[in-house]
Amino acid sequence: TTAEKEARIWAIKEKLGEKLFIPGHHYQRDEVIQFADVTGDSLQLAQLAAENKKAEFIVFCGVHFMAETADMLTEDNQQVLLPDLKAGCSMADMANIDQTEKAWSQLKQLFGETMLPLTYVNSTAAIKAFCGKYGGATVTSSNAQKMVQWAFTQKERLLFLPDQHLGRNTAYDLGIPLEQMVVWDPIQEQLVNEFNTPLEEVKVILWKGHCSVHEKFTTSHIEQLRKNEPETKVIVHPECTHEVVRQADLNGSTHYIIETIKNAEKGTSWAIGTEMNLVQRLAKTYSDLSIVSLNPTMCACLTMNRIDLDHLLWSLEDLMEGKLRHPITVDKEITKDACLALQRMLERP
Ligand code: CIZ
Ligand code: SF4
Repeated sequence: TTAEKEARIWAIKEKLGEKLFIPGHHYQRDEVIQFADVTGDSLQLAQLAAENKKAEFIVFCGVHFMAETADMLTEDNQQVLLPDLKAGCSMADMANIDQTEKAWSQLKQLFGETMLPLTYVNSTAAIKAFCGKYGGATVTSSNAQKMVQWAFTQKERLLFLPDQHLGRNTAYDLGIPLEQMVVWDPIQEQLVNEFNTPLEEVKVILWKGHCSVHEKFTTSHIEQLRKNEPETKVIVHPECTHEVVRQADLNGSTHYIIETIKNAEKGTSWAIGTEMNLVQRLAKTYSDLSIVSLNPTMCACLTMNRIDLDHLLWSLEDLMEGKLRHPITVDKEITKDACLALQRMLERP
């Protein structure tokens, strides 16, 4: 039964004590998040993993790229485990390293040495290493503005991987007009220059990737809401499309959304455009507010949801028997370069 499984997990946690560290991402299921030693967004979890020197085993309740980052930022004697290897991220999968190397060399023919690569942390370790190698950095949704500003102190223009929406929304907020942004399509292997902008005026090259969860929030959801419930405030994550972000009342990172709801005035109504588990948890925690998902059909991240009570239990029981269920160990060379990109971000909190 569920109660038995939960009891077994509590017992293992008790037995392993500080040797075991369980970080839990905000998009994880309730049944898993109850066991997390810390919860956070991807940036907070990366920082917490880097600070923790005591844990021998880090059982990461999140998705693959987050576990990779935790592995890269921790010591060699600390082992990161991912309870289900299928817990990936469809956005991270939209930029593989071969496509990126190829794009870089083609873009260089157009833009020469004027580009700096930046990658959203929602990307593979190899992409982070690519950015590190070429002087670039990682960004998260909570520091994207700061990192893009920094990037422009380094080079004239930037290649932003792999989320076109976060890249576009961030650059736009910094005053860069849409006309100065182009899109690199890795499938067609070509530049999409919607506004026929002369190349010398291009400031941002956006990789054509997106989050399949956040793209499900649309302007018609907002229009519907404005008509039926004009009092309701709309808050969305910047992984949503530019049109949705523009029409929303507020937009910001996972951390920003949580803080805004936490500080919201009693009795106010909110429609949130982000992952379902987080929205439902906020609705439950802040019951003096009215909180709904901006998309009434609810948008779950299926790969986040792969980590469930059973997978967490299996991972921990195997660990007790000395078996490692899905160790995440990033190649040394990749780690070295990727850490350059991560450090450039972590130095600018
Ligand atoms: O969509 C994601 O994966 C997000 C927002 C991660 C994070 O915590 O920044
Ligand atoms: Fe990836 Fe989107 Fe899921 Fe985040 S919510 S892990 S970006 S697929």
